[in-house]
Amino acid sequence: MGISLFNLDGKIALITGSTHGLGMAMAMGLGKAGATIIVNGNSSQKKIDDAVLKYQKAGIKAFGFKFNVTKESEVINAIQEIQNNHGAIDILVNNAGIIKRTPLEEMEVHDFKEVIDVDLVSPFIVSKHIVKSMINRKQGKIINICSMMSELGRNTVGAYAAAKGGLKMLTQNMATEWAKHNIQINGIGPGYFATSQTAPIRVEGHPFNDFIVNRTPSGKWGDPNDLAGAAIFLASGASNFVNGHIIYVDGGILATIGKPSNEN
Ligand code: GCO
Repeated sequence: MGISLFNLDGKIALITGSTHGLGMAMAMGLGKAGATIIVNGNSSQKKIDDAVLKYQKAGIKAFGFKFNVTKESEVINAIQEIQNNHGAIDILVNNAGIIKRTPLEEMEVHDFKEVIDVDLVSPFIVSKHIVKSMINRKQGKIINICSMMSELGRNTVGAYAAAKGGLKMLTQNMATEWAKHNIQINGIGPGYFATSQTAPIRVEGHPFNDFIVNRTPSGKWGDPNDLAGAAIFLASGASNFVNGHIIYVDGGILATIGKPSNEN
């Protein structure tokens, strides 16, 4: 079997929110394993075009599609255009997400709903419209990007934790309903990674930065490239009997109660 177990040659992979950050890191991994990458973003066409160039410079076949994952009509049209131009989507990574850090008692309802909309409802919308062709073809891979907050709470990220906790259970229910069609639906739970999303809390000397380094048995923030392996595994034939499982790539955070700050 060897490396063919992880080979993605000929596969079409859509990664939502893949113009930067963890989405791009995972998509680069899938692309280097052979997949054609469908790059998605919703900010600007220039950002998408710049990202496509980065993939192409890495020797990866990539095409950009600008659509808002929370708008069902945009999702339907984009999926149709992707399928017409490039073929059926074999691998879907629901990565697009936002976070708003506000104490719950101060959070506006519209802000809470926006986080739920992007982080929980949109994976449902995109999966619902892609799974139909996976069911017809009796094959497919869906990877939902969860979080430490799928398992743990933290001050000021209540809406995000509710969404990511829900995404873990949505992953398990997708597996329950769709596994019989030879579709594997799993999740990846990143720990604390060095990205634009965590930049505000990763400043040297910031109490949270010191907390995370101490709370993570590996003693450091993750490098986004460390996520590629889990993505390739869950997108490839190596995981054909893995379903409803969240792989935590977290440097050991969930394995431990932590240690006093003065202990090595
Ligand atoms: C935060 C961080 C986390 C990480 C990640 C952890 O404010 O606590 O942004 O939410 O981004 O989700 O898995």
